[in-house]
Amino acid sequence: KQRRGCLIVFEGIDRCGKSTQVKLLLTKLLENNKPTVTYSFPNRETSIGKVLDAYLKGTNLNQYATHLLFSANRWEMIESIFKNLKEGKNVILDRYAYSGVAYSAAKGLDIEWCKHADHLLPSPDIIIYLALPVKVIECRYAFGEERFDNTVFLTRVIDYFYALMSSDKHHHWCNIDASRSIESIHTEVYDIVSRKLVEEMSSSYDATMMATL
Ligand code: NYM
Ligand code: MG
Repeated sequence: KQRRGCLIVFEGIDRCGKSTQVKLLLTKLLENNKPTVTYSFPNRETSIGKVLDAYLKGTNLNQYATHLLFSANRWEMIESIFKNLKEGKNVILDRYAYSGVAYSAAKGLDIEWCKHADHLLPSPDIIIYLALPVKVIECRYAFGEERFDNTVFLTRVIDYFYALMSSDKHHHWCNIDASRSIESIHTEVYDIVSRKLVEEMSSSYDATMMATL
C-alpha cells in the first residue's frame, strides 16, 4: 500500500521568510527524489482568491464574510491537496488555517468562532513557525503595502499565533528563530522535515480527517 505524503505547514507574519523557505525546501526535497508540491494561501488565482486580493488591496468587505472566504479559499483546494497526499507526494503549505484564525482574531473576531470554518481540514504533520519580531519586518521590502500590514496589528497576530501554538495538543509545532541567515534557517528546516519524513505516515487522510484546530 502506498504511503501517504507528509503535510508540512509554514506559518508566521508577513515577510518573516515563509515563501523563501518554502521554495528552498521544495528544491531540496525534489533534488533528493522526494516528490513534493506546494500551495500558498490565500491562492489569489481562484474567483474567491480574486475577491480576497481586492480586499487586501483596500476594497471593503464585511469582516465575518472575509474570514469565511479565506477559509473557503482553503477548502476549495482540498481535493487537490488530498489527491497529492494520497499519491505519496509531500505537500508544503505557505500559510494555512492558523493564519486564518490569527489574523481574524487580531481584527477582533471571536477566536472560537474563527476556528469553526477550518475545522476538519486535513491536519498537518508538522507546523513550522518562523518567529521574527515585528521591528525586523518593518524594514523589509514592501512593508505596509497591504491592509493590516502595520506594527500594532502584526504584534497582535503574533500573540494569537502563540496562543494557538501553546493550546495545541495535537500538532507538532517547531518554533524557529527566523532572524538568522536564510541558509541557516533552511538547514534547520530541512533537518526537521527530513526527520519527519522517516516517520511512518500511517494515518490515511481519505478515511479520517482530523481536526485542524
Ligand atoms: N491572511 C492570510 C488572512 O488574513 N487570513 C488567511 O486565512 C490567510 C491565509 O492575507 N497579510 C492575510 C495575511 C497576509 C495576507 O498573505 C496576504 P500573503 O502571504 O502576504 O500573500
Ligand atoms: Mg503579505
